[in-house]
This record gives sequence, structure tokens and C-alpha cells, in this order.
Amino acid sequence: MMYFPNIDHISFEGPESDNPLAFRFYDRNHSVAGKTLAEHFKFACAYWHTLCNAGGDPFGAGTRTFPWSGHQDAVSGGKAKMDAAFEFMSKLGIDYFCFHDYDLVDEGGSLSESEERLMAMTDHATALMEGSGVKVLWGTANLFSHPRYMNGAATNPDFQVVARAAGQVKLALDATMRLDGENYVFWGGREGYMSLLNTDMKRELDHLALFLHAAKDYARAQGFKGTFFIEPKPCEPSKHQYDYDAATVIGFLQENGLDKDLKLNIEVNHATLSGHTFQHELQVAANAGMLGSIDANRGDNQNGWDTDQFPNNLYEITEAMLVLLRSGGLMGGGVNFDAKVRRNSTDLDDLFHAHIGGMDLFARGLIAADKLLQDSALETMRGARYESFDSGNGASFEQGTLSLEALFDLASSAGEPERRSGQQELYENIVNRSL
Ligand code: XLS
Ligand code: NI
Ligand code: NI
Repeated sequence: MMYFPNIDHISFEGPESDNPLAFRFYDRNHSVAGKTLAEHFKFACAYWHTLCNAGGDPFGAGTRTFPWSGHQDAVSGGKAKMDAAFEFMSKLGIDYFCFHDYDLVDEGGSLSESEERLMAMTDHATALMEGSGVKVLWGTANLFSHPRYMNGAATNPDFQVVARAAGQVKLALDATMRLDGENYVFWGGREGYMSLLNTDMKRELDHLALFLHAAKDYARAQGFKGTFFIEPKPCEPSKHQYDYDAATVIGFLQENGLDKDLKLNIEVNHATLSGHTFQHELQVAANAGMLGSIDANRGDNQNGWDTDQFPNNLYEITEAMLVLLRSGGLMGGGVNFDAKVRRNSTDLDDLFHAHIGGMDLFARGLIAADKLLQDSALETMRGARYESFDSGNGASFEQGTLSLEALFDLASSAGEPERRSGQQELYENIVNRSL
């Protein structure tokens, strides 16, 4: 059965095209900085938003009726949804998908029933993957929807819940490995707390580290070669999420000996919720050599929650792509559209428009960023700001050979430093001219 019979394969038609179901900028074979656009981005469809989310919100029911829903039997329902997923990705030329365990199929009544269902689904997926060339960017476990996780999963105060969560992660890892998943994600879900009055934070964080070690050790012992990502988010659903932002997560990983195996998956809307920009979070991860993957979306400047809208801000994405190109790209990951169409976007076509827009935006941002690095004054200007460290005493300081007394003597004889403008407005104009 065809789920999107009115949609043909989406092709690159160039900026002049007036066909809404075409790419204007995303030409997958176009080469930028030594790689094709498809290789740079490894675009992924987020199974949960695109195939599972019918538009329900806390005030009302779903608004979309999916032709793949309504099956009585869980596995038949999962297979229909998966067929739709592969038709969708193939038509868009999206090479990867990301999933939570129970996006693929409804959770069973016990771990073993869930395992059976997941096995049936990975068999079905393997055949579809072989036929289409679509791959798994990352898998993960949904450790936040079921009521048993209301007080957290790995950080739950009840050991029985911690053990149950670990059992679920084992199955999610098994499913990811069966599908040759390139990576595996840990997003905090409800790992955090609502009130410190009833919370032993230190103990919960120790448990989180032990849990991550156990999961990583299991997967490595099974031969998993991919990267584990951890996805920072400051709040929602918990008031205080332990994985607040990139800097917090990097500190936690280093403190607990997890920094060799885990890298970061940076989500735009999580960055802005934590009071940072997306590009700041990417840069913090890149500084630590841990920029693994991206969850692409955008927030709303007036709303303080994870609205997960499809990205459309060219200036923001261009700045982000500058970070990406300067740091050498994503380490193992790709660009996963962790984004949902609005509740009143009820046509199946809207899912295509949303992804086309996001893919074109990233392509445009990367091309602009590359142009900035190659043909504009940006790099030279930025380099020149630091030129006093390139030789002489500045270079000695960078080598760590100047003591505080030596710096005192140098400063005393040099007098008041000259002011040098940061020229932010000029930098911003240079970026604008590249768009
Ligand atoms: C929620 C997160 C989630 C993760 C995967 O805010 O972004 O979707 O990416 O569990
Ligand atoms: Ni995400
Ligand atoms: Ni999110």
C-alpha cells in the first residue's frame, strides 16, 4: 500500500523553481569543503514526531488521522507505520532515521513481550533497509512516557525502577545493534528532580553514572562500535534536568570517566531553553572534542518550552554551520529533525514541506558558511584580534612560561593598553552579505 500516493520523489530543482515539493538548495551531491551535502548532514527522520505524533497537546486530542494507524495488533500496526516511514524517507531522499524503542511498536505487557515485538520489528526493518539503503543514525529508549518513570529512570529513588529501566535499555541497544545503528542516544527524559526536599541529588547522579557505564559496557561487549551521545536539556519535563547544558554534561562525563565513549547531541531548542544560543552549545561541545550530532529544530522566542518547530532561521543556522566547518564536522552523528509540524498542519503533505524546508535551510547555511570562510574577511579579522599572542610575550604566555610577577613587570613598563574595537556590527554585516 502507498501512504503518500500524491507525492513523487522530491528532487533538487534549484532556487528558481516554483514547485513547492522540490529542493531549491539541497543538492545532495553538491560538494562543499571536500564532502557532499548528503555526507555533511546525514539527515535523519525522527520517527516519533513524523510517524507517531498525531498532534495531541495538553488541551486537546490529535488532529491528524494517519492512514497507517488503527491496527488492532501491535506488530501489524508497527509494520504499517514502518512501511509509511520508509516510503516517506525514500521519497524525500533522507538516508537515516532515529527512533525510540516504543516508537517502532507499542510496549508489551512485560519486558519479554516487548522483546518479541522489537525483534519482529527489526526483522521487518532489516528488509526495508536493504531495499532502500536507509540506515539508522541512532536508537534510544523511551524512559519517560510510562507512569513508572514519573520519578526518573536511572535516577529513580526506587531500585526496582532503575533495574526496569536498565532492562529496557538492554533491549533498545539490542534493537539498535540488530539494525547496525551508527550511534545510540541517552536523553535525560525525567532524569532530574522537581523538589530538592525529597531528593538526594548526589546519590541520583552517582546512579546515573553507574547506569551509563553499565549500558556502554554491555554494548561494547556485544561489539557495538558506534558512538554514544548524551543530549543536554535544562528543564521539561523535570523542573531541574541533570543534563542542563553542554558544559554541565561535559563536566559530568569527565568526572565519571565517561568522556571517552560519550559525545554530545546538541538540540537547538534545548540550547535556547538553557539560556544559550545553538551555536554556543555547538562550540562548547566542539571545544571538548565532543560534538557528536545535532537535533535540528527551533524554539519560539516568546515561549519558554520545547516547541520543537522545524528550523527556518537562516542567520542562526549559518552561524552554527561556521562552528561545524571550523571544528571539522560532526563526530559520528548527523542532523536529526527532532521537530514536529504544528497541531493545525493536518495534511500529510505538511510533513514533506517541513522536511524540505529544514533540509534546504541547512544546505543554504552550510554553503553560506563555507563562502564566509573562503571568500570573506571573517577569518582574517578574527585571527587578527588575537595576533598579539602569535609572537613575543603573548606567545610566551600561551606557552605557559610567564609568571604573574613577569606579567606585572611587562604591564608596568607598557602603560595603558590601547583600545581595540570588537567590530561586532561589521562582523554581522559580513555574515548578512553572505546570505
Ligand atoms: C526531548 C528530546 C527527545 C530526544 C530523544 O525533548 O529532544 O526527543 O531527542 O529522546
Ligand atoms: Ni532531541
Ligand atoms: Ni527536545
